[in-house]
Amino acid sequence: MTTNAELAARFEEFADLLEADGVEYKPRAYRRAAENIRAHPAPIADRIEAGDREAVENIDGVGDAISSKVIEYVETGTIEELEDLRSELPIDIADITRIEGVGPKTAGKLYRELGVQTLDDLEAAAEAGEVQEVKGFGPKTEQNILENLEFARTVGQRQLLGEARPLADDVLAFLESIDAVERCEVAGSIRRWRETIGDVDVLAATDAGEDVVEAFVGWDSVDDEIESGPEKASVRVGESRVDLRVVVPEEFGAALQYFTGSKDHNVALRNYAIDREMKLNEYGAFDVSSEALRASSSRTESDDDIEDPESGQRVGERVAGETEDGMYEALGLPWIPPELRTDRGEIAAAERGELPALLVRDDIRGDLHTHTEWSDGNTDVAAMVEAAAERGYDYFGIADHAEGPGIVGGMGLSDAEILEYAEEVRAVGEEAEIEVFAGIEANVDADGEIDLSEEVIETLDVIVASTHSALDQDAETATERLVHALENPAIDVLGHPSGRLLNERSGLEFDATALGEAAAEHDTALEVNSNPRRLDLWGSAVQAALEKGAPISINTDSHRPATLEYMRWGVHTARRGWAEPDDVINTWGLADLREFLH
Ligand code: DGT
Ligand code: CA
Ligand code: CA
Ligand code: ZN
Repeated sequence: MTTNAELAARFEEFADLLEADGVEYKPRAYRRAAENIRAHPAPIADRIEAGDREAVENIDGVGDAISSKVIEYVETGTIEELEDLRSELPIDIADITRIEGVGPKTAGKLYRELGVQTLDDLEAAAEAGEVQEVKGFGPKTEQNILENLEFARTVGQRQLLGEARPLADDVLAFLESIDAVERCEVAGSIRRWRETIGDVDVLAATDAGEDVVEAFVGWDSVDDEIESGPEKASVRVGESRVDLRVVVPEEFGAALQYFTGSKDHNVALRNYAIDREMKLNEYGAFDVSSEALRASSSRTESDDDIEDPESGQRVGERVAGETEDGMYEALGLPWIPPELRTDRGEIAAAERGELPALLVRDDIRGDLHTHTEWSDGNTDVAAMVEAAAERGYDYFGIADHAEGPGIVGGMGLSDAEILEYAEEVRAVGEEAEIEVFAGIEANVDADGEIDLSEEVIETLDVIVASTHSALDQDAETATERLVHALENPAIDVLGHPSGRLLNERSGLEFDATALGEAAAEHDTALEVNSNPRRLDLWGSAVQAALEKGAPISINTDSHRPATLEYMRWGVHTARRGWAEPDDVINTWGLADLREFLH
């Protein structure tokens, strides 16, 4: 079964190879299609196999031409045109373009001139001094390639948000300690809280840019300087690449908006601006209506608010740029939270005044899925409950593993052990300042069933049910399996629905809209598992489920007290899915939550 992720990867490769071949416009269209295919809530191959070709054409950015290639790939496992390109340009394009400064066009040139196909080929050519002989290259480029090769080899994978964000916080704290820095903020995917991060982008507002760049590359934590100039620098810190840009304070808001992305959001926003006779760039928002242009050309002396620093041309009146709020306000829009900037309807919602009032960390009143040493956790019930009380929660659920498919022998509790364990959880609960739920994490078997006795179901307060086995099912089977579990009145929360592990395994593919419908109908919550290796469900799936009215539960799946902090990742992931406080059952008061639970 072809997954959406696999399809997306093929079209990304396609885009790179087309660009390497010198083709214009098409690569961008293919990249956009790839992104929408990856984010699509339902498995596309399923629709094709069901004969529903229209469903493919209805995906944003996928027109006639691309949809016929999608269908060709699903039906035959290849795309003839892509195969032709691959034999014309047999390059490991994803690897080679990971080198800073080497894009698809450069990769194409290196192949045509020097026969470079792999990172190893490129290293050999650079070491032999052949790269600097190629037209358009020089000794400096060659040196740059050699310096960045090793790094390109080690950062094959995108980093987890949970690893990159703490580093970004450290970078911000360092920048804030520099006197010349007036404001600083993270940008890029990390500000959008994407679950994986290519590199960390930070932005500083200052009137002393070169000093700030110098201080940044001299920061204690920096392992290597990748490149630096008067307005920006890139460094390596451990496994991560950090890009700093410095801007003058008057342009900080414009730069922040631009460098936060996503690219798709920015393209859509720029088009929205053009329709309103405005122009946006990283320096500001400009009124380019004919009136403003007339006014600007009648002015004689140069006025810095009417020049585009990119082109030096007069482009009308600069109306915003110092704050990001102001950039959106200049278009008549409210500020759009970075988590929503994916071009999945946020600009239209902003225009209608219907942006969601996203939940925040403080709305969370408890965690419903955690573990203790009764199964595979590392502390006892009392220590977990104490840590939860310290966080100010009103209630807290322990959900240790029941035995069953996918659980290592001895790690899961039998029905008899569950009764004994529930008694201890209740005893700790009696003594605690907060409400403690005795729960269990049951195992959803390959058919969507769980295996718990009636007595156990009646005794427990919360039943989380998760898949730990048969994660290679096709999407149709997996959707049926999960919907079947959602229909089970005993189940309160469907835990980590896909079973994916980021950078490790893709987990189940399913139709998130169908899950959302079943969850809404049967009052079963879909989990956003906050473990940074999981983030399961993710933004686009949460959004699809919420459109059907599904209840959501954000839990940490903690196996030790410290990871109760993972709630941070879950909350921002749910925000990426447009979640408001009421959508999330563990923001509710105790009485409402009790009524929801089985
Ligand atoms: P990443 O690093 O792969 O996780 O993803 P981003 O989104 O952080 O991407 P990055 O680091 O390449 O660039 C940061 C932001 O800068 C990006 O989200 C949007 C903006 N940006 C960069 N290059 C371009 C561009 O060529 N066009 C537009 N419109 N925006 C760009
Ligand atoms: Ca980035
Ligand atoms: Ca970057
Ligand atoms: Zn668990």
